[in-house]
Amino acid sequence: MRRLVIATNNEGKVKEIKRLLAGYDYEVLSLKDLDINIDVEETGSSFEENSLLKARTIQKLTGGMVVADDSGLEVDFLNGAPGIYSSRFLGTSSEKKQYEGILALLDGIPDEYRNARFRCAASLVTDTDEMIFTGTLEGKIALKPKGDNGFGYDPVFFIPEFRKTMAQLDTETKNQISHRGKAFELLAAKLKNWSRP
Ligand code: ITT
Repeated sequence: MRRLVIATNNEGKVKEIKRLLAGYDYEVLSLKDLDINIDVEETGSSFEENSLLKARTIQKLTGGMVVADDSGLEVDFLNGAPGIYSSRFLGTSSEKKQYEGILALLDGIPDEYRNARFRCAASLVTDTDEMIFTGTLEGKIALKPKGDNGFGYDPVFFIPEFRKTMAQLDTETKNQISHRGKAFELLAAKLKNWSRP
């Protein structure tokens, strides 16, 4: 079985990506599985650039096939913030402080101005190739946090079609609709047709 390394330190992502890539005949390993402890500096100015940066850096170390995910939340009322700075928003890495911060910034703002989206850029880097796949999910910033599943901003990301926040969905359902699910579905289709170099 060929080995595929997920270049992320975010355990929420690892859980979702392992499920998304299950059943494709690859042994999927995270950095933690490999005892690699590196935080790649994200100096790019887009999800795509940062995603490639992470995949390339880890691929140089491990060789073989590496995937990386760069993702984040864009809130229209905040002119697209936190965007690529989602994991460092408000100078904290506390997810609770971050989503409470979003709620505070949108306090009193009516529903029609609460549009937001999650974006994901998933890259696949090998010795010979580089590819990027993207996915988006539109939604609204909820009035208060709900749900315990997922990670990050999931408790305050409301999906009108489901009348639930992302954190109220189980992993399987989240993967079927999420930005990450869409990007990795495209990436997985590529893996499936991959011809051995
Ligand atoms: P790696 O760089 O190690 O992959 P990270 O958490 O720093 O981990 P990013 O730089 O891509 O990853 O930041 C993504 C942030 O965006 C993440 O920390 C969350 O705050 C948010 N985010 C991304 N996808 C999300 C999701 O599905 N649900 C909730 N929040 C999400």
